[in-house]
Amino acid sequence: ASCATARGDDAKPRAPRPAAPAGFGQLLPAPATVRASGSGHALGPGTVIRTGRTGNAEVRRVGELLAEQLRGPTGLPLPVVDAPAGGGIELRLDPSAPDLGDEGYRLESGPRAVTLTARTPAGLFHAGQTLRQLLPAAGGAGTVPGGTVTDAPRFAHRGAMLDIARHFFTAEQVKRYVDQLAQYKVNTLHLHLTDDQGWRIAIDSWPRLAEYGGGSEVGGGPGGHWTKDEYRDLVRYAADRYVEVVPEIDMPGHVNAALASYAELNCDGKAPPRYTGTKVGFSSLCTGSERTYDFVEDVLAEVAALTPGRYLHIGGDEASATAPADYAAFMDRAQQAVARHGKTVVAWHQLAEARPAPGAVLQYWGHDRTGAAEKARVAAAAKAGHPVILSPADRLYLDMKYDAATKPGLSWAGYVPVRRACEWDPGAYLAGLPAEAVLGVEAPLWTETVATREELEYMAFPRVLCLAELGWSQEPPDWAEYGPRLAAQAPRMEAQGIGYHRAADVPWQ
Ligand code: TNX
Repeated sequence: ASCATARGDDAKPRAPRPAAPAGFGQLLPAPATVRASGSGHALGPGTVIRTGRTGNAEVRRVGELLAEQLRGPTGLPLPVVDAPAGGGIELRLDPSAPDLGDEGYRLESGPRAVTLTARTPAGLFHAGQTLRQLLPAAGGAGTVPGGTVTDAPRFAHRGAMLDIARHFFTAEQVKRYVDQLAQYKVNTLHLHLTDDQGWRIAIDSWPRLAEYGGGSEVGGGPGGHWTKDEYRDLVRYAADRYVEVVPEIDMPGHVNAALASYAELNCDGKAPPRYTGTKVGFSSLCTGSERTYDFVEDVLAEVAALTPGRYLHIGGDEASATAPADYAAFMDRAQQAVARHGKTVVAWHQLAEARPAPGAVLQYWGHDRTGAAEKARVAAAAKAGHPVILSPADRLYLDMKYDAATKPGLSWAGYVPVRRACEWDPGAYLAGLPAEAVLGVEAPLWTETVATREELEYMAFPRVLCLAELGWSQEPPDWAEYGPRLAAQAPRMEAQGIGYHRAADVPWQ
């Protein structure tokens, strides 16, 4: 596979074009309800951001971040002040606000003020992202239209997965992606930290994993790994934007980097060479060896300690080099280890073929041609109480080519044009899957063919905006309405330097 793929000209950030004042109708994701009324709120040199009604340090921090985000496009100083009343942009944490869940908010805009109200700081953050979209993407202050937005998400889990194992990406690059995602109310970043081609996170008790196993990637490049401090810093950065990081240690397959680092993890006691190709399904931990379970325990203990979030993802996909009975026995013990460290298991949906532990979350990555029996096993597990995250490969895999002309990308699940990524209903997707079992949606970006920030953005944008809409909006997108709304994000992506793909099926202006 070629990874040094040239980008098309359309991926180059353009000069920001003059942005029309965005109305409520252009919000992406679409809010639950909007009532336009009266005249709006004009921002000016004297506008301040007020976080003072609550005296809450976290609200203050949300206000500071919003100020940072608005200063660039508006060119205004936007000081953040504690003084409670007096107009401008007011953030209010209000436990008596209407119950809009953990993430909902209300935004009211009139001549005196724009007021953001929520029961939680996360809700205030999301309100702030809505406010950003109601102002021009660049080039000056602007006026927030008059009216009220009342909003809450359809699904709790709105995720993006990034594979930093096939090609290494730095924590700085991932922060940039977090910023890009959080503005569209994506609240989960799943990091695929280990695979055959590289081990990307430092583990103190097994140092060669990162030191040796991190030193390779697809195509023979140098690879790399994150220190624990870099990882903690990324987790904090994401948390500041209300994005929960879900670390994945893929087991018992996809482990060549670990096997190459420690001979003792191999059944024959011999370490294989590092791997820089793109095959899958050839490596397995030695499931009959107790040393393997020391490794699993030590790694999961250290990763759990790095994780303030609820979940540890243990992979479990494509374990075709592990016999089914060994797979099931291994996954039992890996799941027990996750539970011992106080976390909830997430695994790819192949876990449904073994014995998912109570509460384990399954991530479905099938597609239209996936066999009925496999789908039925996932539906049955959901009925037995396992929440499901939907990542259909022929809808949400950001590494699938848009069409035959896309240079990076794979096509084993078919091409995924933007419209195809957008136009489906997660609530009615998998036969027999109860709507309430759907925890949410997630868009994975595997990186066998994606090596640079430019390629990442080209594959993710604009399709990841479909993920954002599917996850948050109460109604799944109707292309006639959604297509133009997606296209209206172009000036915003351009102002932010996002090298998105000007896909042929989007009605760009
Ligand atoms: C399948 S999806 C995989 C990955 C590949 C991907 C490429 C899944 C759980 N496993 O190992 O990178 O396809 O699209």
